[in-house]
Amino acid sequence: MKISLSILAGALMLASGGAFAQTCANPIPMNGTGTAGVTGDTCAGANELGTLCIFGQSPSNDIIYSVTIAAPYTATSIDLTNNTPAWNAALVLMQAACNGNSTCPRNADAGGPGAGESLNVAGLPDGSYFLAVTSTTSDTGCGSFGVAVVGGNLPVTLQSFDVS
Ligand SMILES: [Ca+2]
Repeated sequence: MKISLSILAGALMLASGGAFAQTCANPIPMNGTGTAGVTGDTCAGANELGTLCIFGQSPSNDIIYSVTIAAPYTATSIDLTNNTPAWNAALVLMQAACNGNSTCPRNADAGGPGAGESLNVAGLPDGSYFLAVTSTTSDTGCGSFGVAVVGGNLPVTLQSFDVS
């Protein structure tokens, strides 16, 4: 069964072009130091997760990053710069698994349309997390952004993913 699923996943990636690794199965590792940031655009993504944090409706597209927390680390936040004036962005940190039934120890959705967001990552327990760049709850908007690790470093750790 597991082999069949792997073949199916490969076929789906080929069918979709597989050019962008921004999904639960192939998240972008978020690690490193200081202002080393990455950019993205949820308008070019897919609605990976229709539900977030068990109860949150998420009809908007999601760009997925993996975050590995291991002591010691010094990062205090992951900040989003919003480049789309009409977009109400949100950051959601899922624990352990990339799916809608995962609990979310942190999220950031304080700003309105066009505003940036700052996700507090200080004091998290060691473990594997997934960061979704998405829209505010029940919103279908999308936009372009930059995200950067602020205040220090996140651990640079290789990891493997179980997508079964
Ligand atoms: Ca979504």
